[in-house]
Amino acid sequence: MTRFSALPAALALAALLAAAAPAARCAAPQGAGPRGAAPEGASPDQAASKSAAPENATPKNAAAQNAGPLPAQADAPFAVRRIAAFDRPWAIAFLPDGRLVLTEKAGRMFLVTQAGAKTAIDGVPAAYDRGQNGMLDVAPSPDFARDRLLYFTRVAPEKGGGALILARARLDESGGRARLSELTTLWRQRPASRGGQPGGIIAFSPDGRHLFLTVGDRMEPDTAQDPEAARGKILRLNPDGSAPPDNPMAGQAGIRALTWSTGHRNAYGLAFAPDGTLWEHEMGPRGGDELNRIRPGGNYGWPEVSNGDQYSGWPIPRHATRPEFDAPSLYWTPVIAPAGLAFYRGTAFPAWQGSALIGGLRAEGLVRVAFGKDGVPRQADRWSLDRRIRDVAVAADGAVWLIEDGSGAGLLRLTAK
Ligand SMILES: [Ca+2]
Repeated sequence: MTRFSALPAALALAALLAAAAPAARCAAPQGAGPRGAAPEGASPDQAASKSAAPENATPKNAAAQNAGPLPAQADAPFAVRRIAAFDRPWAIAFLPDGRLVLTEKAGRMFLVTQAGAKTAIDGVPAAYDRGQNGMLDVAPSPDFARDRLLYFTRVAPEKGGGALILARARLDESGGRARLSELTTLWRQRPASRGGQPGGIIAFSPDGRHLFLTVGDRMEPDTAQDPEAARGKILRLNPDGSAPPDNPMAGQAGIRALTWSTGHRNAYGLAFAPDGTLWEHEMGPRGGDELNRIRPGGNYGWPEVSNGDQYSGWPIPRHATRPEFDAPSLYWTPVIAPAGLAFYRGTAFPAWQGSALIGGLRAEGLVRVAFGKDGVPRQADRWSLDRRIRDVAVAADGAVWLIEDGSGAGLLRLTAK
């Protein structure tokens, strides 16, 4: 559905609002398709149970950097090695033993050693592999070494399309084989949709007591502002899928009890910073990719406001016009199509300590965001890899691992030059 479609009054208002925010107009078309059908580009990680969390430290509408026009650097401080190839991989996550778990969108999961040896995991449930839908994210239990549990998301086939499902299963290994057992559905989206933008990114709080999950708008933008709709939200659950009693709308019915924040479009990045702040990135439409500091009960504005426009070019009111919504801390116009978010902790790249690493589908590279002493993020680096990057993870030795997007896509290891 197109907002402002044929309504002259709304049209005039939109034009006025656009004129009031000329700096945020996007310079070049970045993709085709209706609003919601992002040219897409699409990941994982973990906080803060201390109530004096830093999420309230920055004014809601502080002026944010537009990092979109910043060019890629010529020289990268890393060497890139291609370790293995996969068919449309979607997410990677490290296990405590140093191996990776990797998902493929068609509905497969693998264990992968750092030398590139793959073991297919049996017993993976079916995925609705269509458009941006399919097998999505995976995250080991915070206590994986003891419980061997994997949490994962997929859009599962259902009448009317597919529904986002958060599931958990135990990874059993013996005789060189691996399989999932004790498969449990922890949360199921209702209703199903045919459309894309599922979200599906999992992040555990640093204390391991809560699981955060992004839920995309499924190409139904208005649902992101509907408190009853399991769309356009970040959810916070207990690891067994139940509703924590200290959620912002705890005790209320349906999706409200699980809702941590709302007004999101399509989040393919969610991770806790070393200081316990939860950060999310999401794709804008034509312009306006966002990096958001997530606070409980926050409303991030989609689709009422955006720093991008509709794919048709039709303007959407800017964040600055509606201070009641949480504005992004950093945004990109033109877009990078962010996918995957990991905070760097390690010794291999000392200058990156505490930085956010973000894959770029459209940017075809890696973006590093650094945080000032005031906690405000600024893009520090952008390196072109000439490949659509789907997910990012940091190994225990400080090497950075990426997956490319698409068929024959590489699993890449980045080490210091
Ligand atoms: Ca927003």
